[in-house]
Amino acid sequence: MTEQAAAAPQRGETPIAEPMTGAQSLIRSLEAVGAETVFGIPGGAILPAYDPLMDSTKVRHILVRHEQGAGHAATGYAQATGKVGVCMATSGPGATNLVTPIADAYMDSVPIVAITGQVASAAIGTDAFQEADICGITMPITKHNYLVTDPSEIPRVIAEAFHIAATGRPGPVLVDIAKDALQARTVFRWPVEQQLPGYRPVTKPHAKQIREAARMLTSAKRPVLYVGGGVIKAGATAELRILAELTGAPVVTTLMALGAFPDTHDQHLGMPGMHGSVAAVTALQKSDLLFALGTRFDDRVTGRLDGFAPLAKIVHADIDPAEIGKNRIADVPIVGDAREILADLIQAVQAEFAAGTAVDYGDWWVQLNGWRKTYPVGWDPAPDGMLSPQQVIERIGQLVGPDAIYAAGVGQHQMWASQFLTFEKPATWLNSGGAGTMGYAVPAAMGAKAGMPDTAVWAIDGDGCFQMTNQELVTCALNNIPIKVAVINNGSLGMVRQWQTLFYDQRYSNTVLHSGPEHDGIAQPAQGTRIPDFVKLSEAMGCYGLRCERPEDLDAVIQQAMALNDAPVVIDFIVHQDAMVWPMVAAGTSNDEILAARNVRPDFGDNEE
Ligand SMILES: Cc1ncc(C[n+]2csc(CCOP(=O)(O)OP(=O)(O)O)c2C)c(N)n1
Ligand SMILES: [Mg+2]
Repeated sequence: MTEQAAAAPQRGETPIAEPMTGAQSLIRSLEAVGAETVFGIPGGAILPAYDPLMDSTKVRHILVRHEQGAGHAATGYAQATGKVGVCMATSGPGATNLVTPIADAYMDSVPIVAITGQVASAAIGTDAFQEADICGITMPITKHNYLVTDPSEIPRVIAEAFHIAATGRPGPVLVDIAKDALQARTVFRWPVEQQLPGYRPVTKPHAKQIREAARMLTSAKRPVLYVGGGVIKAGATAELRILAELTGAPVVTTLMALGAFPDTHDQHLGMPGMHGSVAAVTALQKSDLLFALGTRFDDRVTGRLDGFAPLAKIVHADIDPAEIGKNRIADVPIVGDAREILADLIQAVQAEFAAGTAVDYGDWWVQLNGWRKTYPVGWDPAPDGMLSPQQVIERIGQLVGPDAIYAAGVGQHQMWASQFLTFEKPATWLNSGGAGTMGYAVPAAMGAKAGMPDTAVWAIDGDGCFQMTNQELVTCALNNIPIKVAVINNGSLGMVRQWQTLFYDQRYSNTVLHSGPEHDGIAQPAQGTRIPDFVKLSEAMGCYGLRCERPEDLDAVIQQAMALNDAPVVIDFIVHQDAMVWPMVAAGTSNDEILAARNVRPDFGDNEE
């Protein structure tokens, strides 16, 4: 994420000062920071910018069908490529349609720049047509935002926006530009002098803290490397592996960190959290040292906070000092870039070893291996002749392989994708972890494929999620972005239904979607029809539409989809509705209450009953 941060004056760069409009200056600035792809929709206030955009040979604009799609596409692009994603919208409703993806990117620390048109500066504050105070609205969900009314500021603001988005803890930045500033004459000057005296993210960790952390790691008896998405964002996965193998410590990767450490590596215990593996969750609970790297002790990981990892000392390393001590007091806080931290830690651990320290995690591994063996993540077979959703997802992973990029929606299918796909490499798993935004998958996959055209990109989507943002398949079809979409069609808002099964006495209020199999005696709206019919819907959007209803057809359908590359492909997998996501830690309870399956509480040898 560094190349675009380098918008500040480069040595040897010839200064440019050219007269042009603010709009032209905006496009030139985007070219100068290296923005290659912009997802957006024009409208009145941003219209001046769209005119010079037409002439740019460096910036490709992809016309989406809804601004939410533009925002998630920018996020998917950023996560897949490691560059800053860019989306553009007009004022008022165009801008407010970006609010959900901006909030989503903020929660998941994804670097995007959102550019919005604003009404003319004289009209700001008058309830002018299509006026919305998007800076005010996005204040709490952006890393920073700008309202630009002076065209001469455009180059500096764009350079700063990209720099802020990409550096330190990444995140979304919004640039709102008044229409008259886009229309006015100005001078485009490049390079620019950035004015960010208060913004100096600390990247170099403190040597004393590193030494202390290394000492604790080598002297712990039951350590766990608790790895979050920050490790992927910092490009620190190679260093993570070196540290893990050097010490032999077990590793867990959070939902945002899948791929940071190979799933197939023997030291990997899986994912912690509400639907994490018994081994990963329990390792944290019984640990004497949590070594937290680029992660934020999210409630979906900790469960009830006062019952989380009660015996553990905490080393917490993060780029954002505000995260340290937020949910759990750290015994050793380390502020810095994960890659620099890990590089220094490797040296410090080597120094410990050279001084004669030896690690002793033997008993710990005996316990960990016991939990792994006794409580593997698995599933119950589907009723006869039906597809189980877990099997569909697992088989896609096996046939498509770990080089592909996978994006998920939000719900049961997302959790099964996290559990049953095999992640071996960073930046191959895109999902909405912090916000849990239904509708994320299709546009995020589109953004990823736009940025990585030679990589296979699969969206694993739910039938509910798919109905929120599937229109971006039109964008994909028209722009030669041939993604694959596996709709895990259980005919319901499955994750909500699962909670109704478990906590609301099986009263299924408003979770049946009528798009899949018959539910609870309620027939399809019309005999033999599906509403909507995802195959027909996909064909209407210029995609291939396939359907799979029987286990014996599974491989052939996936292979057929893999072979079709001249248009997007949607597969409607009709799966049984009663599958549930296990293991599970019920919301608000302690991780000690994890259930490996329904009514199956693992025996850790400490059950009081
Ligand atoms: C925008 C949004 N609205 C509502 C929710 C609450 N919610 C979480 S999961 C879910 C069901 C998702 O259904 P589907 O896409 O079919 O996935 P499934 O759980 O069935 O796999 C809902 C409604 C949400 N996360 N996001
Ligand atoms: Mg569903």
